[in-house]
Amino acid sequence: MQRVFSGIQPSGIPTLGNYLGAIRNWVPMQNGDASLFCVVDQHAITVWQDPKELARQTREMAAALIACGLDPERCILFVQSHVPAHARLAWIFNCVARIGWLNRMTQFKDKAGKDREGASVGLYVYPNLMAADIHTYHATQVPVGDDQKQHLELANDIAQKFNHDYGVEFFPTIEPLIQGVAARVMSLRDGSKKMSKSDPSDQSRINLTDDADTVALKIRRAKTDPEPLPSETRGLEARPEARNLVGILAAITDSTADAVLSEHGGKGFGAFKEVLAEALVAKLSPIQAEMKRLLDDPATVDAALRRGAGKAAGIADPIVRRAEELVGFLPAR
Ligand code: AQP
Repeated sequence: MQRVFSGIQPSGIPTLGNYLGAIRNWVPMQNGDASLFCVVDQHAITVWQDPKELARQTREMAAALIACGLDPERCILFVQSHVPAHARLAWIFNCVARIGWLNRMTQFKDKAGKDREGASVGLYVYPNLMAADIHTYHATQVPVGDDQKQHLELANDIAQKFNHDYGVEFFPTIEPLIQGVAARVMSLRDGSKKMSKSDPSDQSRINLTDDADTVALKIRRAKTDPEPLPSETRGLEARPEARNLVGILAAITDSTADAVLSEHGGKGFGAFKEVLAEALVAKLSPIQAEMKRLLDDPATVDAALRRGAGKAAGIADPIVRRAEELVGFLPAR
């Protein structure tokens, strides 16, 4: 049986990048207990999170996922810290992964920036916890945005080394599922940086909760160049901001960059941005209404997450216990 796993950090309001690169691809993958989607709060604290905000954002993220189409009755939706198996396996993986492997991870370099010595150890070993999230369920299909590809390759290296060291075929190979024209949505202020929920500039991203006026303003202010849109995708080379906006419209309207350009090629950005803002508002409004309805009843969201954690632990515990046995840990009971 193929099992799907993916996660998202409650490190802010989910962005259009999270939605197009990940969340909306999860919806058609729901397949009962063979599909697990996780709000990864343990990953979020690898950089500082205000405790009250983290709790609020964790519930808000769960509500956003449900509002985007994840149904807790059709998949397992839960919070990472509610299932201790993730952290147990992560510790084993900390001892399997090599420092040289982690030194190559570009996300650590991006997030730690110049202050590498001041970054948390958690941020450094983040990919080991991510590998554990997936292997805790023997998941093989992992739908993520393009930015996570390197971490999934590392998760496969860790699994292979574990299997080799302990002489078993225990952890399967993971297949990254990186989908669509918007696998990497870029910042609205800088076409060379990905859109991120923790970017200090709110103007760099569309939050799923932005109202119509905010969306229109952010798109109007989005960085572009003075040339009109080209009629073919070839003309987007070396124009990262234009390419990003075209990619977003294509993704949000279930179209392609070619089709968008054959309709809008030759137009200036003023007119194009109006079309884009309108399409975004049409997509986001129903999601926002549903999120509001869910957050007006937090007890129901929390109860769904608790049920999800119970089901997730039912799958995870025997797998992680077996990994612990293979390592040589004495049973606790
Ligand atoms: N800009 C993006 N374009 C496409 N996909 C993206 N994802 C994130 N940003 C983009 C995908 O969203 C999923 C959840 O990501 P995450 O929250 O676990 O961590 P992240 O990749 O670090 O996302 P952010 O928004 O940049 O969060 P912060 O700011 O907290 O670091 C993943 O599948 C990711 O690929």
